[in-house]
Amino acid sequence: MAISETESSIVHAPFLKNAGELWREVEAAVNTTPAIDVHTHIFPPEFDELYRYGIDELLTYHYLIAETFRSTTVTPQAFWQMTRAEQADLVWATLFVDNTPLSEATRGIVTVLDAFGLDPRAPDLREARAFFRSQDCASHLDRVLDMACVDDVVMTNDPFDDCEVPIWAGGGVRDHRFRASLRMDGLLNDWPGAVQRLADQGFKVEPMLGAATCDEVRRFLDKWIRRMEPVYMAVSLPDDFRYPGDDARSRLLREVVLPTAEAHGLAFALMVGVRRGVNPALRSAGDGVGRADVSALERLCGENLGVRFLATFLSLENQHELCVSARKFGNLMPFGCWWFLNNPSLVSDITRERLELLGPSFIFQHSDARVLEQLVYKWRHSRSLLVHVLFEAYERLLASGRAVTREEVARDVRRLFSGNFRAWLQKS
Ligand code: FIX
Ligand code: ZN
Repeated sequence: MAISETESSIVHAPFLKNAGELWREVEAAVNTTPAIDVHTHIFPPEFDELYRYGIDELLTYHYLIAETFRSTTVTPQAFWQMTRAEQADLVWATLFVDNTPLSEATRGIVTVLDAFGLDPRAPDLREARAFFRSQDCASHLDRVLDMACVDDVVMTNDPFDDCEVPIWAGGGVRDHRFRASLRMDGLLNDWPGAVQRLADQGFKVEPMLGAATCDEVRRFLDKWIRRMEPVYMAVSLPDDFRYPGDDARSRLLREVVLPTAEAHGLAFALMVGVRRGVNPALRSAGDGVGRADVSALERLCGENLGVRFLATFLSLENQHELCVSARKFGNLMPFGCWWFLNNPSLVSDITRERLELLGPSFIFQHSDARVLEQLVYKWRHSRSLLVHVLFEAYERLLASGRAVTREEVARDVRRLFSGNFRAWLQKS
């Protein structure tokens, strides 16, 4: 049987047998292979105030707000009375001047400042503010994507969001690097509220989920799929998510959302295990985590073999279960180390476990970035962790008697950064 050009270059390429050479190849591949960032909350400049960048936005990131409240006597009430700049000043003084920025989120800011040649030990934000103010919007965006080595980002688009709806009605995205995802938290996690939202958009729905209402919800989804051309549909779910259940969410999933996904050949992403508002005084910084029931996802996968599922769980305790479920269901693709898991020790452990149980058949990471420049640190930090984890894995393989080639390393990294996701979107 003739072997393809690529396969022959892989088979006949020199083997990476010494540790130094292997390390260099892994490092080069991981640091130069572009990624698709499959889940973010960033928007292109044409989304106006939703386009967030610069030092004040970086420092008022909810991760840093949560950490600031641990080291300041300022109350949340007083904090929310402040202007964005005053909030950023407080976060900077509290976490970067009065304390050592040792947490992942604070170290991220240091990585960003250093990447732009700014002083991470500055006593105040004057230098950083002047720098970001002086940036040309379009070239700054190009530069950040280049620094992060990210080709495309997938946004989180809410068809109930008052800022987004008019922008989509006016034409939506012009920058093809920003892909849409149709986020349905409002529809699936707050049906009573969704009834009003749907009616506001002219859909005839009743709180009682009758057949006519299901048809209208379907019509709503079809309209937004045409308008957004999402790469997938998505929802975040609480730790007490159960499936099947006798609630509106289960009915909407079974009778409307999943059939719609299958009909449009769209993947469906589940982000499971968040406890919204465990401390409401912290607002967006007030969400928590809980261990979820992975068997609910298995039932969804088993009942809907025609639908491709993307899944990430927030709780550390669910990671092993997710890997095993993915071994059982070919229509299940684990992705990323979400939110409270996006920390060096956990990203390394989770990635190691996924490689050991799934080989290179998962989506390594997503940034969940909310501010443009976060892409720089979230990808630099994650890439440096992957270099170690992959190097160890290839060294173990070598010790077992099989060396890899440079092309094989490049192929594996491409899969983890974009290939698995692209294939998942195309597979139908
Ligand atoms: O549900 C989500 O997409 C979460 O990522 C967000 O709600 C969360 O606020 C976040 O930004 C996590 O990184
Ligand atoms: Zn998110």
